[in-house]
Amino acid sequence: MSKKSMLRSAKGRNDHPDNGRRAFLKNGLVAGGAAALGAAAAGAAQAAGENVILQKQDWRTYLGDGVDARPYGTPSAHEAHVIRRNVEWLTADPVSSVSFTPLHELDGIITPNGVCFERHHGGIAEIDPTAHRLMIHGLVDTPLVFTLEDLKRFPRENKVYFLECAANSGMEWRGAQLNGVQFTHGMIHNVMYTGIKLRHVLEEAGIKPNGKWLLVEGGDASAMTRSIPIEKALNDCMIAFKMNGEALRPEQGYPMRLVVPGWEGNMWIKWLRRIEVGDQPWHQREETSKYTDLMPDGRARRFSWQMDVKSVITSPSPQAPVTHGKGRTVISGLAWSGAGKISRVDVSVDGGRNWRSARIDGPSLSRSVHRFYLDIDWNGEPLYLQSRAMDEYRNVQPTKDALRAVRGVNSIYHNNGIQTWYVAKDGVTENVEVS
Ligand SMILES: Nc1nc2c(c(=O)[nH]1)N[C@H]1C(S)=C(S)[C@@H](COP(=O)(O)O)O[C@H]1N2
Ligand SMILES: [Mo]
Repeated sequence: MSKKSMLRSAKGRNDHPDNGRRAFLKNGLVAGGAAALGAAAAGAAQAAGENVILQKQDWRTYLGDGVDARPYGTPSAHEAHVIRRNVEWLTADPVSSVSFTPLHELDGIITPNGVCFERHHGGIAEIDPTAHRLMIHGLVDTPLVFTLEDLKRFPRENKVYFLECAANSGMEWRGAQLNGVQFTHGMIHNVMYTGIKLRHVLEEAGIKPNGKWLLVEGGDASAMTRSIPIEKALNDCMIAFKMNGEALRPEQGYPMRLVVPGWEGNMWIKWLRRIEVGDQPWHQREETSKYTDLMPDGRARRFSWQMDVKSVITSPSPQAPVTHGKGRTVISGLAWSGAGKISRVDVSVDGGRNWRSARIDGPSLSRSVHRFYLDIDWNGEPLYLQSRAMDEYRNVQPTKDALRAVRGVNSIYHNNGIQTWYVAKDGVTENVEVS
């Protein structure tokens, strides 16, 4: 999809296949919800002359599918637009590319498995778990090879963490670019992992005193490798084999992936097959030519592992415009920090002049996304929506100007600048920059 057609499809929302669904919801609310919605919205719906509540819909006239028709359930056909999407012109080939999470359609904090963004460097490895092994070698007392069954005998834990690609929002460094939160911020997902502490495996092999770094390698065609300092590996890294209760999806590294809480997605090696213990980092491609940050003076910042405090409004946003007119309006978004929990999110409706604290709802977990809401009474005038997150260590999300003042304009990775959405009088929403 070209940038132009993306702009068009974002603006052409009225032609969207789910328009009928929205009309149904709006009209369905007339009888019961008129008072709550306010005179303007209820008046509009009544003027349309709808009486959906009095109609006998087709699906009320025959029996539905039985319990044996859908052994693995999928979303309603009316939700068919809630999918991962990619941006064709971004990369040369989809096997080394990225698909984006449809953040504008999701709520709460958990990303459903089927729409978690994907980033592959050599396509999806389709692994037979019985033919997969994890090897640990190098500066260890006993080199070991594990099956998946072996790993499942170590004590398990369940943790909810976000995974954000360091390149998330990378296209927005120099100014507003992509017209949709799915594309500007969708290189993130947040799931509950079940797995074991990496520490168990390291202790089983026995790290030699000079073992200070790990090289972790994937079993896909790209054999992705990164260096991880031993302190992080022993502290909170996991080898996960389940996400949101079921086996990891092939896209996410089935049958096992490394979980590196709070740190950039590139280090979360999928299809994990090899761990080598060494005394210094390896300086692989993914930590030298890639995933380092070119600074204004031409030097590169390397090993910028931790993801910074960040937030974004997911609705309204260009792919989720306001369709109900003025009155009661829910502003909602996500906030996260690689350092810990989010302590506060402020929202501005006037491009950062005035701020109000949003309400965080749902679990507040360290290095997991937090869901926030600000409920406003929209007067129908244009809005410049922004959100600004603060974490428990008082790190505050910067404006894009503040970020560029320190990092310059050569960077791609680690853009945590404040995002602005412009909501026009008709509710159509666009990506703009106010810094
Ligand atoms: N083996 C392997 N691991 C990998 C990758 C890969 O291409 N191969 N991509 C990395 C990058 S850059 C990111 S951002 C995350 C993406 O994880 P996801 O596909 O679950 O979103 O996986 C990382 N782990
Ligand atoms: Mo990434």
